[in-house]
Amino acid sequence: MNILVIHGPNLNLLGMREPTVYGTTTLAEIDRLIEQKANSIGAAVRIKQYSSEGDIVDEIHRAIGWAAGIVINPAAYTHYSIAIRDALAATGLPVVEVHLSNISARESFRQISVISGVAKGVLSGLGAHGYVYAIDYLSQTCAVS
Ligand code: CA2
Repeated sequence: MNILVIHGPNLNLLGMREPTVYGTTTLAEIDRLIEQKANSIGAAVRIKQYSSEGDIVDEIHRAIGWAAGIVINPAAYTHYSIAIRDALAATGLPVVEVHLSNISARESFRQISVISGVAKGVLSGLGAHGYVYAIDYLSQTCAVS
């Protein structure tokens, strides 16, 4: 089974800035946890981080025919990117939306996700565990691809 994992803008700064909000784990460490989980269940993961919306849309399109599911932390795009929402919906693939912080407990503008409506589910506030649980969920529920 192939799973695409996408990290949105600024997540490359994890562990280096704002540790009180996002913790001290770096993105490289999160990617290692994702790879360890995938290896343990025999899944293949492609993990990408992008700053720009268009790059994320293009990567989602490339998942068609390759991935059985998508794990995405769209970061700030969560709150307004209809383009990413539409691209995810167009794949027809199961999507798990992940957030390190609990967006429902933060500023009002973060409490709106335009992505959640096209996701199977949302893991928010569980830090890096959210990605690991998302991989586990997809591996147990997706058709093989
Ligand atoms: O909690 C999450 O995972 C978020 O998707 C993170 C986004 C934020 O815009 C969403 O509302 C919630 C921000 C990612 C920025 O990450 C940084 C990491 C270190 C320093 C600065 C930003």
